[in-house]
Amino acid sequence: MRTFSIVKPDAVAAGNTGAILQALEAAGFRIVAVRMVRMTKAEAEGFYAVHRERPFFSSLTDFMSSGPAVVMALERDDAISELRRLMGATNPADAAPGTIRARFASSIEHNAIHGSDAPETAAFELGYFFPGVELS
Ligand code: 3AN
Repeated sequence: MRTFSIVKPDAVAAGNTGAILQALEAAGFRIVAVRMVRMTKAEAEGFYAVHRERPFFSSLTDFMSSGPAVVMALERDDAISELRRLMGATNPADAAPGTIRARFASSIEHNAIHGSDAPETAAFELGYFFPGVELS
């Protein structure tokens, strides 16, 4: 099974891309597809359309289009839930020790990594950046 992930602009700018990819591979994820992108504001708004009513939508899409990010299709057993576990809580202050957000995130917005939260969002998000790469 596959999921979709992003090394966010804060982590790329901080030089943590390699360490995050290494943590993903060490946890058994295979990188099926990977690409560096510089999202436009409109692309970030389309990607996060489910959050468009949230108060942080404008700030989030500004941040996600502020610099290069690394988009990935990842594969392993229980990929969606295992990636969420490895990422840690959205707010790094609540993230369990050793998780990617505990190690690399600096705030609830600048939180280093994105991972799809359900099969439906994973299918949408994979298709958004990797047309032709399917969920399984
Ligand atoms: P997750 O990334 O853990 O799935 P969501 O889906 O609740 O979290 O939020 C999507 C993204 O929106 C988060 N990764 C984070 O960057 C940002 N975000 C969530 N809550 C806030 C908040 N209260 N203030 C600013 N940004 C937020």
